[in-house]
Amino acid sequence: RNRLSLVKQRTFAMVKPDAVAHMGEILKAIQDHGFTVSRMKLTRLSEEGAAGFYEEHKGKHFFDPLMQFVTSGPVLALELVAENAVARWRELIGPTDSAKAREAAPDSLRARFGTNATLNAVHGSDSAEAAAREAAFFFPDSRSCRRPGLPTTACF
Ligand code: RTP
Ligand code: MG
Repeated sequence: RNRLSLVKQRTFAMVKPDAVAHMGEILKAIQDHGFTVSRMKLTRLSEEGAAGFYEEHKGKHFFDPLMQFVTSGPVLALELVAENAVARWRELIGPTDSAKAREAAPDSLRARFGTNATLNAVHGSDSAEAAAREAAFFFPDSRSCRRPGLPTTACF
């Protein structure tokens, strides 16, 4: 492996309201797959917060059900650190639609804990840029700091 492949990356993950009851199993999978949890917060999204977080989907046919869903209960927001974290977390969560995930990726988190295309248990950033924006959305007050072997992230 070259030097670049060893560089740690961060991603933003969220356990959605339908899967918060399974947070223990999801944290176990996160740990077993070699991610470090660098920030974590159990919180609730307001209507304004949800609309801001999912701004890119405004106007899409699933936007209103998505707003209803993500404001229906608490969410667990997480910043995860690993080599290639964005792609590896997307791989672990599986396809967007939990029903399809049960066919294509039965061990994925969406297959295990989600229901359908809307109620799909977990979120994962789709790029490093989205990860930075989404982490800043949920963890705006964190001071950044550098730690050996990890990307710039929050100080505890
Ligand atoms: P996410 O952003 O939550 O990780 O999911 P994703 O990239 O796989 O899917 P995206 O296209 O970004 O959609 C965001 C969330 O909207 C809901 N959705 N419902 N009913 C539908 O056809 C539909 N499509 C998307 C899901 O909750 C999805 O995670
Ligand atoms: Mg997305």
